[in-house]
Amino acid sequence: MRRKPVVLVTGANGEVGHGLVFALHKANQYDVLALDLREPDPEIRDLCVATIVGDVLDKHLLDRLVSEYEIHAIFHLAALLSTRAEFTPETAHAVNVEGTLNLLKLAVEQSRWHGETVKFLFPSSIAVYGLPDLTTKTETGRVSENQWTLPTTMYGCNKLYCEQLGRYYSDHYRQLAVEDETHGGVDFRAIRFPGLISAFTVPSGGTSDYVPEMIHAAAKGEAYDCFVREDARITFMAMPDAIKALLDLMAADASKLSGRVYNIGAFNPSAGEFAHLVKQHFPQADINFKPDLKRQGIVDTWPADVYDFRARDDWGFAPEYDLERTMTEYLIPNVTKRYA
Ligand code: AKB
Repeated sequence: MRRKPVVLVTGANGEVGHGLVFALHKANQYDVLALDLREPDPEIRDLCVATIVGDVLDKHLLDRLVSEYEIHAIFHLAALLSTRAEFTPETAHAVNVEGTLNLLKLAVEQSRWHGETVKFLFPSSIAVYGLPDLTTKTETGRVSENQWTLPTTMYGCNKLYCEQLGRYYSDHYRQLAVEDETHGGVDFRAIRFPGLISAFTVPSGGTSDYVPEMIHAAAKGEAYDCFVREDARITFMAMPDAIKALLDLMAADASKLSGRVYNIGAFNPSAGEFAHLVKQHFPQADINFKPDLKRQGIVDTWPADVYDFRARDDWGFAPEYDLERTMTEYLIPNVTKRYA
């Protein structure tokens, strides 16, 4: 009995999940199986071969997926983001780490059944970095993948450890087994995403949320109290570039990849610079800076910029949206329409 070949997207109802399901449907290479804690929104539900409401911690549910579907790739997006994770660190560890471990095990089992490698795309984060103080952050400027990986949040620790788990399952799993497993097993590939800005969804639970929150508040005509200082600076990216990066990394020839974890970036305005840009388009925008010193403390440990030449060299990463184009061609027209 042939099972349906699919791509599994966990966290399909989330910010990245929404855009990814649309992009996968448009690419029309795989049927999409969506898994989320909540019933996926109608507009993505209709693009999927099936939508499963469930928890990545539910091993029985995952076993059922193995019996019913032939999974050839997994985009594992389900996670608790950095701010939310600080309020429930043990729950965040369970979801972010044990959930990822469950999906890696599912990938190994699937690979054993259909004999092909299962590509495992994993959204890591700039949260894996931990600059010790603002002076060091300023002096360091850009970081490469092997610098300052000393995260100060549970989310950052989770993401860094899951990178290691993915490398283990891809390159060392069952290394002492007697049988020589010929098929590839798991092909884990991770991107350390910057703050992501979507015109269609408003983030929740992230520490980089101040930029998307600011533009959506301005478009709604609502006052916005920004929880970081005007000089707070980290990397950001328009959601279309994040989705494209996931698909490009998935499509990349494994022989061209120099590693399993990649930085990518697009632009890095300070919060004040972004507010100035928002006011150019929404002159009535009421933006106030009222730093939450604890959340600001997290942002101060994240790098102001990253080196992403490995992603550019290995799999052709090239963001299509700089800050100006993100505002004028992606955000303004879409958020204006959304709140018209
Ligand atoms: C967060 O703020 O937690 C995320 C991230 C930068 O990974 N948006």
